[in-house]
Amino acid sequence: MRNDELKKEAIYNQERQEQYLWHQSRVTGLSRRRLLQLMAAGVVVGRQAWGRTSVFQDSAADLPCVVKPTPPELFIARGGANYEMRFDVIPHHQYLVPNELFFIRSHDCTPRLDADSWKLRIDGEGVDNPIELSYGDILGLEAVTVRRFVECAGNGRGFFNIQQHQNALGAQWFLGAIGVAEWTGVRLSDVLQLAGLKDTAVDVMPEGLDDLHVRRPIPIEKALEEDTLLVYGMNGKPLLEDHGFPVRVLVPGWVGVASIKWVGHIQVSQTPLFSPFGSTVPPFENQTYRLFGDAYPPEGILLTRQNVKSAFELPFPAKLAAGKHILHGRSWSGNGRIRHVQVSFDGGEWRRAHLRSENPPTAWVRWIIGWEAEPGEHVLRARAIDETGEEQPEAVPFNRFGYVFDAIVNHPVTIE
Ligand SMILES: Nc1nc2c(c(=O)[nH]1)N[C@H]1C(S)=C(S)[C@@H](COP(=O)(O)O)O[C@H]1N2
Ligand SMILES: [Mo]
Repeated sequence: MRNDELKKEAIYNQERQEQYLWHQSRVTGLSRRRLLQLMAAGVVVGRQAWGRTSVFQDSAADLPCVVKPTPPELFIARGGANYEMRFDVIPHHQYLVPNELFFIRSHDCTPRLDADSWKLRIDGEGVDNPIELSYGDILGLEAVTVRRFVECAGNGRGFFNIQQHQNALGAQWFLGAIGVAEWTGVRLSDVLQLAGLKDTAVDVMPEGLDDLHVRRPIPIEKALEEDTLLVYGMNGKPLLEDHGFPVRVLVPGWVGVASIKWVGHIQVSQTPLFSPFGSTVPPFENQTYRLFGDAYPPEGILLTRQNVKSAFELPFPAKLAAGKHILHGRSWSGNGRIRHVQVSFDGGEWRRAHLRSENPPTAWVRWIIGWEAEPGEHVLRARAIDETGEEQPEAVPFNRFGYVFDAIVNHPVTIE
């Protein structure tokens, strides 16, 4: 399973690289062979610098790929370095996801880094004073703590298949590719100021120290927001290796891939930057984290903010005893706070759920609702509306990579 998934991801990556080569040889007039030589040497071709290319060795699947234990009682393994949190395992009254239970989504294996030798370099034409910071330097800056989610752009992807009979590429997540933690770190803006940020800066691209160098630009406006952080603490402890030790980026409300783990370099530019993990700069056809499909323009749409979703804290599917139940769930939005949540049983009328926790922006809110359960097969549905008025639809237009599944999920429950 894990082997297969890794091989598949390698194939997609290779396909994208082929598309890229084809495009670059068209725009530069260089041969495919010459381009490959240049890329191997890390030479800039056109506007993009190529370091190591994104191809897995098959043997990577045999190595221990993640560090923390991922027992099946806590996680659903989704292939490669991808582990979904089981929503029925998080204690109902606990707001934060414990570090041991936090989902893992990595494009490659977890790198083992040493905080003492770790360095963060901040450079590019968008800063006057390129700098290199140590772990100690970061710890010495003013600390900020926030409760925010990290959610994968593909969270809920499995429901394209289950509810809409459309097969999207990638990990077939239910709704557990999300977690809320209390993150401690420093404002990215403080670090950018230290590097002499120029008024003319437009993009900020953090890059990971994993083999794939996962990287993705964010616009300067998002980089300068109060809660866009470089974090080293997760629920009061140092980050775990799998979640980006020693330092990761936190980009609240945005697709998880923006929250670069194991950050080692931040490039600040005066022109928009390219990344195969999604950017505003062409070529688009070899980028992930874009919406491609019949409902979208040919160049796709770049993903930024997450949408609204709701989940029951039950196994999927669930089995319960007949009688009175208090059902628990959580709802969240990339736009801000949740305004209210409704639940429907077996297609019946929508009833208000009771919000039962804090409700910070771009985190989640816990809710409960009572249910008198009778024996038989049932379908539970929950939907939320956020403070901007965005609500969950009945269906989602298909996109090739299965992102943004925010439709109301039909949760099957058997009552015995
Ligand atoms: N360097 C690096 N950062 C990364 C990734 C990665 O593969 N490499 N995966 C991204 C994706 S797709 C997601 S959803 C989140 C997952 O964060 P988590 O594993 O801490 O839950 O990390 C993001 N940051
Ligand atoms: Mo993701």
